[in-house]
Amino acid sequence: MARIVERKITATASETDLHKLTSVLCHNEPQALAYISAHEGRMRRSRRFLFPGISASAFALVTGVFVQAPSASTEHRSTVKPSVVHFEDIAKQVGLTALNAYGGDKHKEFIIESAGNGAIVFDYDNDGWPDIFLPNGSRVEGFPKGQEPTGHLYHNNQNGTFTDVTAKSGLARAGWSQGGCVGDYDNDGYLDLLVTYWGQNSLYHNNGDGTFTDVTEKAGLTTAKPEWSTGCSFLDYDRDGSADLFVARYVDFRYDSVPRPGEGQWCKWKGINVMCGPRGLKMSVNALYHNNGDGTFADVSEDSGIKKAPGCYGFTSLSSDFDDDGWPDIYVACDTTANLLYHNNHDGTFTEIGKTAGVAFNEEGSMQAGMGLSADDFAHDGHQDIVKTNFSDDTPTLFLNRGKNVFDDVTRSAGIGRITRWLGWGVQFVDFDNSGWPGLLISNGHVYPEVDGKGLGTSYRQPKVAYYNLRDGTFANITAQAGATLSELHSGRGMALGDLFNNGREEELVNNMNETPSLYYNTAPVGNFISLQLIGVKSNRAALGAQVTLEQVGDKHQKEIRSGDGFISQSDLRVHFGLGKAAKAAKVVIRWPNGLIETLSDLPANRFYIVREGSGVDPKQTRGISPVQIKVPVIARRKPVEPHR
Ligand SMILES: [Ca+2]
Ligand SMILES: [Ca+2]
Ligand SMILES: [Ca+2]
Ligand SMILES: [Ca+2]
Repeated sequence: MARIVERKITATASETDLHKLTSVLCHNEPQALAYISAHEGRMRRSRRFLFPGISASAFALVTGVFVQAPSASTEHRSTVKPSVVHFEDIAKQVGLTALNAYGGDKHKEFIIESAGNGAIVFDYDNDGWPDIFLPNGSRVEGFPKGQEPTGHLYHNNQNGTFTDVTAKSGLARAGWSQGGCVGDYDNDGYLDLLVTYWGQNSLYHNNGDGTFTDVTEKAGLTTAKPEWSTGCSFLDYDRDGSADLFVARYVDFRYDSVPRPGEGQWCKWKGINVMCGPRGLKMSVNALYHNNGDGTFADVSEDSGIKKAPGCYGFTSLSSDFDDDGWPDIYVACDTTANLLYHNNHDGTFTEIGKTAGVAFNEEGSMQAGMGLSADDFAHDGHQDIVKTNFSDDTPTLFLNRGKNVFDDVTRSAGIGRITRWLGWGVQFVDFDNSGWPGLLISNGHVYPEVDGKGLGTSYRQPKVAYYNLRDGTFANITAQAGATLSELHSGRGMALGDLFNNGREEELVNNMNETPSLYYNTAPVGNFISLQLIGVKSNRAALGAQVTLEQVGDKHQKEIRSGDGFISQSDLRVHFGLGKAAKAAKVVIRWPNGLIETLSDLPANRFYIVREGSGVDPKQTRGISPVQIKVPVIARRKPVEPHR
């Protein structure tokens, strides 16, 4: 294993490179970038010099650590053909109609105008039907009093429609909100909501009656100065049964603290004057809050080691027990800085191991501009793999988790490294057809509206990209066959996943910048499935951090319940397994956050189960497929939606 770790280091860059980079990065970014630029060729070459012609799987074999490795070689070419997948955007017909307002649509003067919003799917009223919250933004020039945009809470009507219930919910707050995440921080059985902001975040306590109360100050989450918080994750890092909170932060930004477009070396892009940053701007610092168990949190960013990590322009956070040692770790997608992997030391502290684990940079040792994240066991080897979206002129990144904190960048061999035109944000591992093998859906959009009409081969509004999992470690790009709606142009941002209509299909909700949202619904036939909602008793009530493994005729697929993914978004907390043609789930092994192992057997397919920690499935609450029919009218291809100005 030592040799594998050693290989990971050399595969990304030499130790000397890494040391020099990390030592200068926090203090002098231009110098770090100059270093990369000067040594890029050597850093890229280092991998080939060290291991000429040795594939990842062969290397694992010679070192005696065989991991079934995805391979793109022709002899292993999958015989699996993608199923028919056909998406329609049904957001408007189901009632998701509020406009997003986020910065300028033709020009962006400041970096705050470029990030955009996440999307949140959670069942706030415990009726078994996932509801939706869509954070909203603002404009530099502001809005007349009373006309400020706010986030929107949509109640699921259980009949294929949603009702905007923002006004009575207590969630109508204006300002530059970003994304959010959910967890039940007070273990009262109702999911609470954290909405991140440039300014002060809002922790909303769910009152259980359809209303929320902003308890940020009472809970001790107010910061000394305004911060630009982006992603967040509730996680019980010390396994005391109360969900703690991690917050990713981006740039230390004020309007008067940054240069204007064209005013510096980081304020031009391909010859165009554009908003400045993040390069050249001061980084913000990620934060960790410990849940005191009495409705309050303590800032433990310092004592837990979170602040010791190298600087990062943080976007999405992703909590997962990546090394399967029973304790949740945290990965952060960082923009134009090395991504961070905080490994949980089991004693309330974390050590940042992104570089040795192989997830700080891409395979070539290049720094990327990380935006969105999702995790799933796409290779069915019992570990949570990571997909990350990045800037344009780059690919998304797929990290195969080989266990014990060793990851391989398999982007190219997996077949998702061919498209470099788009700038990625929201991303989810999605099992489009319930085959049991998650594919990928990616939302895109450029940060600079100014790229339009400049002949740069890219555009401000961009299409989605969908990849089908061929079950041999490779993916097929099915975008062109999966419905024309995927090619409609939007400035897509956060993406959340959930079976909104309880019919066994998972929808993808995308918050579009300065437009109404999109809801992608697959109208093609799908296979069987099971859905599990876990209720923690000794563990945190929302069971965040639970690992659920489906074992089916010699095959294993591990999932985790997590708060925060996509791009600064929150997906349905229920665990959804595609079963293909199987009529039952033979064995489901649950590892609860507090360590209890519980095994369920022979669960009939196409049911929604509720599992209480220590007492198995609650048979009284098992439900079948809902009778809701989503009617997708056959209509002429819609014109692209007129952007909101
Ligand atoms: Ca609901
Ligand atoms: Ca609660
Ligand atoms: Ca805790
Ligand atoms: Ca761990």
